Amino acid sequence: MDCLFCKITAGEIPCKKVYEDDQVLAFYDVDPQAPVHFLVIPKAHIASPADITPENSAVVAHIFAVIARLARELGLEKGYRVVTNCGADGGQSVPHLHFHVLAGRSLAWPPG
Ligand code: DGP
Repeated sequence: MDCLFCKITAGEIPCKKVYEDDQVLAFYDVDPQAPVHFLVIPKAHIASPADITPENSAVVAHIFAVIARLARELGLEKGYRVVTNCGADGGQSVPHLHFHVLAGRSLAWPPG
């Protein structure tokens, strides 16, 4: 499959890894939007949030548990934001499910 994040998962494209286990990979975003900005992705290909189903959704709960653990380990006690973009209007540019974790500055709400 010609998927950028599948290639990162496979080690074919390098990344600055934050965390990895058998189900997920976390790595720093190449275009950071905050002092701390990493992505957490399922290793199994899911194209977007619109493709989450009862059969594949367990990994999403795992991702949020991983994010909570990484936030503790990285000292993000002042808070952080988790964002997943879906489709063209949602601003999704890479068609492999990913959760942005942004921290290290006060984040505006609502987003533009
Ligand atoms: P989104 O626009 O929500 O689909 O976010 C995709 C993010 O992926 C974007 O913030 C930039 C990041 N990104 C794209 N290509 C690469 C890459 O090759 N390596 C890394 N580390 N991040 C990438």
